[in-house]
Amino acid sequence: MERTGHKEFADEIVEKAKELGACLAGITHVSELRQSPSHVIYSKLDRFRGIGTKESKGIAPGEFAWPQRARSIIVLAVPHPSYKPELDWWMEGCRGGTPGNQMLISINDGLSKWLEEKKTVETKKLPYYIEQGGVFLKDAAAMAGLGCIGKNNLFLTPDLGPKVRLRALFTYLKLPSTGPLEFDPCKECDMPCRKVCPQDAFASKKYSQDQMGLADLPGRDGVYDRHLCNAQMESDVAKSERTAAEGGEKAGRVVRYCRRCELVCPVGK
Ligand code: B12
Ligand code: SF4
Ligand code: SF4
Repeated sequence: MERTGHKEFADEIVEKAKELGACLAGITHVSELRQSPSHVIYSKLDRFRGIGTKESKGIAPGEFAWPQRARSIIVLAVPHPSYKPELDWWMEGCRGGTPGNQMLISINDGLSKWLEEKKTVETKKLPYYIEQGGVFLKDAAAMAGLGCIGKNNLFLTPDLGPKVRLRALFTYLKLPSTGPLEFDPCKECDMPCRKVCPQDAFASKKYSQDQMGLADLPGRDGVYDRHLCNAQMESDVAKSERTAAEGGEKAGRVVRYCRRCELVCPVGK
């Protein structure tokens, strides 16, 4: 079912998401997202079992599964400025893993409740992990017109660059798409993001257009090596510290994952 007056309704949804705490929100169609570069390439890649993946009974690595009735996807972003590094720290016992994810989950909850109760639109809140039914959030955000994929392989917005984190929900009602956006700050940039990596994860071409059958590859031109990046994440876990219990907080491990290719980007500084 498509609702009349839907352009105004889409604008109202974006405004509501911002009122709930998102810095940006946008909408794209699920049928188009199924054809996005990450969703197309995923089954052609080796079966990656690193940080950011989760064992799941239902969905095997290389596959994804969404409800058949899902028609549109609403993507939310919250800022992760360099002066608030703790938003991105993975902490034992924290809902969603990080304080930033916790904020995103609560905005997603609020938006879903408002859509269902006030607007009678059925929704499905999406998990972070692909193996649990999630989507590739950077593709969804680029297609919804919130920004573009940069040469650091991260999603960049005009105002905040890559310093945002993302979350999404499906609607079973088809809504108009808010994207894409003409924006490419990488064209004129000398790519500090690719020089700063401690693992040299952008040093050589890993994927080609011929081999993968598409032009939009990891790192845009196929140079991003997720195994090298994951090795850095593993070493960040090994370096992580246990914090002492303070006030009402429980003691737990805090992991500060590498963000060098993100923080060096001049966009949004
Ligand atoms: C698994 C995972 C990881 C793994 C594997 C990463 C990988 N890219 O393979 C590891 C642990 C290594 C990792 C590292 C990081 N991650 Co991570 N990760 C994820 C997760 C769960 C899935 C990503 C994934 O598997 N992508 C699939 C692979 C196939 O695609 P890809 O390498 O990203 O390349 C695609 C894009 O570049 C795209 N593309 C290229 N050009 C174009 C053009 C257009 C128009 C479009 C639409 C797409 C497109 O196509 C490529 C495929 O061909 C997402 C959350 C989610 N559900 O999306 C977070 C996520 C991508 N990670 C995130 C972050 C921040 C990081 C780190 C900085 C670590 C940190 N401190 O959190 C690093 C950055 C690494 C980098 N430079 O990309 C954020 C990104 C935010 C942003 N602004 O972009 C996400 C979205 C989580 C979140 N909470 O918001 N991650
Ligand atoms: S540092 Fe430059 S090339 Fe890298 S993502 Fe940012 S704008 Fe693009
Ligand atoms: S997150 Fe760190 S290790 Fe991964 S690509 Fe960026 S700079 Fe390299």
